Amino acid sequence: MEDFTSRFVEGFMGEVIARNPGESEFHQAVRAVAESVAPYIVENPHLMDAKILERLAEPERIIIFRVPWTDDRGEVHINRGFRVQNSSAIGPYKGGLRFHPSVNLSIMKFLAFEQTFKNALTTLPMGGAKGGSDFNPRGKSDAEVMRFCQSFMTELYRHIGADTDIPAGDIGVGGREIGYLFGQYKRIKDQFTGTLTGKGLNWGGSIFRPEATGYGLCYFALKMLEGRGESFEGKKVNISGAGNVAQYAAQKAMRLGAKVQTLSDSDGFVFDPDGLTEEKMQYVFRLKNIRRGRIKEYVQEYPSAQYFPGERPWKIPCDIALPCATQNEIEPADAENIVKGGAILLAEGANMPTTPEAVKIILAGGLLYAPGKASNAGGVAVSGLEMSQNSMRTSWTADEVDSMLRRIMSDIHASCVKYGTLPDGSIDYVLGANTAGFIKVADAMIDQGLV
Ligand code: NDP
Ligand code: 2IT
Repeated sequence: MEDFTSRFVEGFMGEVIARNPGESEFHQAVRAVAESVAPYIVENPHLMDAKILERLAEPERIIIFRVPWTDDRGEVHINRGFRVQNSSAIGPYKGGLRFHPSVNLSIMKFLAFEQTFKNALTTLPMGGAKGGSDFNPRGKSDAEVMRFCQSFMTELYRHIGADTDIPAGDIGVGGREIGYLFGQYKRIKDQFTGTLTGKGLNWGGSIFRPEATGYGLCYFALKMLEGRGESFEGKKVNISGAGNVAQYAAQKAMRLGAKVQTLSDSDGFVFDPDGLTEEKMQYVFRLKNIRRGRIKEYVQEYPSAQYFPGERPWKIPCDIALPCATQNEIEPADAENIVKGGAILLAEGANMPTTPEAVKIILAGGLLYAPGKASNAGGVAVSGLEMSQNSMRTSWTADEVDSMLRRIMSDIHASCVKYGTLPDGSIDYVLGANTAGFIKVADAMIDQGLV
């Protein structure tokens, strides 16, 4: 980076860090975007004068609230609820809700910041937001989860709406939670609107929303592979996580001809040297989504697989790595293992799963690398399609939604190529995704004046 550009980044980051002390995930996400877009800002001084990047790093609104609830024994618990409304420049705020004990302001702000650029890449008119709570759904009964969701929505409802802010799922928030949240929203507002996405199919949900993030990830990865004359056929794929994104990434990769070798959770990972099959996937869906069990149970059902407690899947050699669990789950030692194992591609299903140092190792190893805001945008894209169907009071078929998802992932790939192709012809997907997302949001902000 040229001298002036790098001074701009360091000056900007100095202020971000001083204004948001201790928020390391937020700093990390902002720095990655700032480093990509600084040359563009320096070439376009009107964006610098209008302090577009500075404004984007200050959420339009942050709501923090108390969430009291009682467990099945009648004991009272207090959790903290969040909604970070980062940007409404190109559409109403849009983004998921995360229920996980690690949730804090830094994590909410990094996710809302990322969502702003991701949503811009989808080609659909959606601003960026994120929310959630430090509530831990693990081990809770359905009745406890329902009471928590009702209490959470009893405050959140005043800040959301079909034209204002449309939440959806993320870690710890799936179809069950969206149902309870929607029920309470409808009860308070007495309105059946498309205010949440990820709804059930028979009450306003879109077909393929559950599949969308994982399928979209594979469609995006396939585009990257095709650029090198490759495909998923016969490739060994390692996936982390065993939740919504991981499950459907595994199913699609397998259907595209890959051998999916691993799944994981925060307790450890399973390695199946024979690869997943349709039948094994049905077992995983039942285990995780109905019984809400742990991934280690897989080896009781399929004894040729091995369970590695307390470890991550990256030490098993693979051709394609798809991290689908959480932020900063690939650290430098994991990245070195991925490179040593001969991988050719890493595409992020999770948000910011690869630490900045690990990204450097992956790129130095010659891998194709896609940041989550490009490769996992299929989920929010189909959320956007759910919003359209709700507004039109219609529902599209599986084929219609799947072909729109494929087209959107292909368009996102084309944006990355347009803004990320380097002089040597290689594609810098981080540069491409950040620049394309930034330009769309920045132009809208300039058009709308200083707000
Ligand atoms: P789920 O709650 O369905 O699954 C999360 C999975 O990740 C679980 O297997 C969980 O294991 C594991 N995990 C969570 N936290 C940790 C941790 N700290 N360390 C290790 N493993 C962990 O969530 P999703 O599949 O929806 O989300 C996964 C990732 O994808 C997140 O980064 C999310 O932001 C991102 N994403 C999700 C989208 C969606 O549509 N759902 C869209 C785009 C991105 P355990 O059970 O042990 O907690
Ligand atoms: O990180 C994400 O893009 C999501 N959790 C999905 C958000 C959405 O509104 O569907």
